[in-house]
Amino acid sequence: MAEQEKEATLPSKENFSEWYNDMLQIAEIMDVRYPVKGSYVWYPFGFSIRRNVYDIIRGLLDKDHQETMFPLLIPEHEFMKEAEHIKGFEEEVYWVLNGGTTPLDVKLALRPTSETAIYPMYRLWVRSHADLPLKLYQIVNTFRYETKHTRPLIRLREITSFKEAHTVHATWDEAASQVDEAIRLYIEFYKRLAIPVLPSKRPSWDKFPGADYTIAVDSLMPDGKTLQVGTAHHLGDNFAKTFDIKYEDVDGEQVYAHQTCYGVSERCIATLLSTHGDDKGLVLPPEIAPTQVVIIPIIFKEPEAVLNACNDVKAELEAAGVRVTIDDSDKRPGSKYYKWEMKGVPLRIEIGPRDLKNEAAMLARRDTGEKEQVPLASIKDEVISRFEIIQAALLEKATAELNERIFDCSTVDDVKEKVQDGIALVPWCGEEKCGLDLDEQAGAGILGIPTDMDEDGTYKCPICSKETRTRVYVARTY
Ligand code: 5CA
Ligand code: ZN
Repeated sequence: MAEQEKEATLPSKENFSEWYNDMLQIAEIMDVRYPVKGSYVWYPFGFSIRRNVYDIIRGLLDKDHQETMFPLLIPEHEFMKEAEHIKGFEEEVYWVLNGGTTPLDVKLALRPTSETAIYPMYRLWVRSHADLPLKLYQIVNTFRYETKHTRPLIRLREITSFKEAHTVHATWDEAASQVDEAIRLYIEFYKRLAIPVLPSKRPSWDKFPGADYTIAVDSLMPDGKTLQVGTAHHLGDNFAKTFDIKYEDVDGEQVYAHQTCYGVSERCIATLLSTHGDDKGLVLPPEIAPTQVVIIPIIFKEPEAVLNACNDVKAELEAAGVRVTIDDSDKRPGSKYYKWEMKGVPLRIEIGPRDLKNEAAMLARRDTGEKEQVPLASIKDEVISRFEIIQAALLEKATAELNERIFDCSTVDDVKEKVQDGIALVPWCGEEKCGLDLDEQAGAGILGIPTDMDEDGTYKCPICSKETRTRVYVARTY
């Protein structure tokens, strides 16, 4: 092989951690060489995936939320108002202490999340029941001094794509419905990424600091560990009381509001790339792929006719809104396949003189590798219908893999073994002590009680043997 055609190859996805790190570099998602721990740089290609993903979440939220942008700096006296919230974040906050060489009168926190930036303003904005519900969101960077092992897209100290929504409601029940709605929205969002997620109610010791309760969605990573890829929190009137957010109800009474917040980060991209990718690189759902179709001219004779046909197909597909690239570089076809497979392009079209004679083209699917000859006359319809098929196939495959890796367990030993491969579904009596013992003995963590499962059996807590109707997901987590 000529020197300039030597290609970097990925380790097998069986070695997931190595595969993940190399994939980010070779497919040009993130550059990890930035000299601040826990901060990484988006390559333009990675960023264009991010843009397509975040366009989806914007589209879903924009139906009944409004986008906004609050400051990054939070004054200490606001940050320090909510006791539980402070305790939850005190070890994770970066503080700005100086302006140049002048010590600041008021210390400023870099937001680890924005409750304490947003709620002082909500106090001013919420006046009457007519102002409610209020549903705003922002997509910003947030900072958390994480002490666990940092990892690109997964555990960051500078989260670059923190989508946080903050809603205000008249009653506790309305806020509870909003939490359910947020979880439905996240499930829908992840479905668009062809990722199945498991919603569960977090145990009390794992809820968001300052919340009444937390519901989270988790995805399963290829190595059997789960990743929390979204959370929705019922804040009750806890923050309303500390930030004095009141509204005048229909009887003219001043009442504390009830609030929720819910967020996702670029972890959604970590699970997207990890779930669908393979030994050849990325596999992207068509809606996400920056390039949806790559056309490879197979030229050894009649180059002009072949290139004309490629350009015609490109123009026709682009007119239908498809993102198309022609790779007419002078690399060998094999080398071009390699490149575009690494980038996860869902469909490859090959057109050569023989195809032209048949008025046809070769269509190759990235997800299955299947190749098929299709008539040039109907190429647009073939491509569009393939996109739907690929999207459905990716979701189906990921769902089957997830279901295969959820295991019913009744003993601690069983849990210990099964969490090596995936997620254990385990009876739990509801006592905190049993939950913590289970975590410790199984070498894993309780995710929570599934919120989409109707339990009708009775089970036995594997720790205390008490009867229970509740089961929890237990997994090794990122
Ligand atoms: N204010 C609430 C709702 S926005 C909040 O901060 N919730 S959170 O702490 O649970 O964070 C929301 C989501 O961000 C988490 O579910 C998780 O998916 C993601 N996340 C949290 N910490 C990190 C981190 N260090 N790196 C990447 N993603 C993170
Ligand atoms: Zn128990």
